[in-house]
Amino acid sequence: MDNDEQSKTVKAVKGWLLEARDDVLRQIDSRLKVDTKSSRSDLVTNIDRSNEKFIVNKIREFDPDAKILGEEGFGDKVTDTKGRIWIVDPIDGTMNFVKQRNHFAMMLSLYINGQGVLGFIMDVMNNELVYGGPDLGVFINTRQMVTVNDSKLQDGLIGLSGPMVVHDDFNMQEIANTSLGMRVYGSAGIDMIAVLKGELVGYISYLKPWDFGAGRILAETIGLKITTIDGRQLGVLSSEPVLLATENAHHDILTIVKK
Ligand code: 2AM
Ligand code: CA
Ligand code: CA
Ligand code: CA
Repeated sequence: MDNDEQSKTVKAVKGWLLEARDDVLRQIDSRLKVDTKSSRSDLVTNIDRSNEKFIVNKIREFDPDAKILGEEGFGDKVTDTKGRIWIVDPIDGTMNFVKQRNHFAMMLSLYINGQGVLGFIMDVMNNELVYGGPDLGVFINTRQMVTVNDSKLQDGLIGLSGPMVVHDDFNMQEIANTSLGMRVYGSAGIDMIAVLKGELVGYISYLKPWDFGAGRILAETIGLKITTIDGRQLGVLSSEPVLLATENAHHDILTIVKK
């Protein structure tokens, strides 16, 4: 994508996300319609759905030939990574949204022929938009983000998925014990922003393509490492336990996972 097209795209997406944010804020005190999906903690609300419809319509208008992969199913059936693919998570951290009306994100990313081009994560209540890509760098609102310190696991906080710690999947409890402390934020987007800022040295969770699509592009751009929990390359369309961390913490965590 040339520079012109890239800045046009960034400008357009920022506009959609700001509009979507305004819409969510307007409805923040309204009564939500909440349904469960795969389990009692896997929720979807009327706002997840309306937000995805809104973003999908904007993408269709802007980039009619692209395919769209949306969590709530308003996009297309995407089975391969050929061409332009937009990945949409309209509300990330729906449980937080329902129970706290806080600590949730909106995420959007663009992949071309399997290569990450642009990623966007908006922390809605904090009004922080983290976005960028390999040709652009990573920005938080208007400020460019610099490379984070390559901290070791023992020198930082680690973001984890609650269920993975409770079930001690992949030696998660030893990972938590080795760090200075664990945090369970409950939104992949919010966790990934924290890793990008250097507030966490890493984040581990079972994730789907819309949970890691944007964060992966931003993380790799800023020099963080993101793989499956056993260190393999992440597929754009796969659902896997994901490990995002500084180079050093990534190495420290893999050593514990493989014990
Ligand atoms: P979501 O809110 O968009 O579903 C913590 O729940 C994090 O894991 C959130 O980012 C959430 O995204 C994601 N997640 C992925 N699969 C999930 C599931 N089956 N149930 C709950 N959260 C899930
Ligand atoms: Ca969900
Ligand atoms: Ca999500
Ligand atoms: Ca979601």
